[in-house]
Amino acid sequence: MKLKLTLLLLIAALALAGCARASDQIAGGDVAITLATQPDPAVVGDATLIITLADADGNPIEDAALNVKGDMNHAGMVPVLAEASGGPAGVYDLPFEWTMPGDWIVTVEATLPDGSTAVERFELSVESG
Ligand SMILES: [Cu+2]
Repeated sequence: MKLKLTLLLLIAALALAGCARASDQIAGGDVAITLATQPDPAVVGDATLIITLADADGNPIEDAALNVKGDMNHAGMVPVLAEASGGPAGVYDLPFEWTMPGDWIVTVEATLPDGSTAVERFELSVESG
């Protein structure tokens, strides 16, 4: 009798743990991604993108893998790609190049250590050098 009750409690506990894991993954989609540029404002030429990742509580997310794509708002441009990983204190520095002045859309895709992904788009204008 007592063993049966223990088993039931164990099963209930496992079910709760399963729920907690599932909600963690939903929270993983709630990632704050910010983008800053060096130099700022952006000008044509070599640049550094400074991307920060934080969770819903504001804690930095390290060890994510970032894929960054820079597109312009007109057709016929080759996108500019960059990657980063590591991110000590949740800060990821990426060498980048603004190849034309004008309006850019930077798409940041982050793959977090738990395998979930988060995507953010940033629009900014790049001045001629
Ligand atoms: Cu262009």
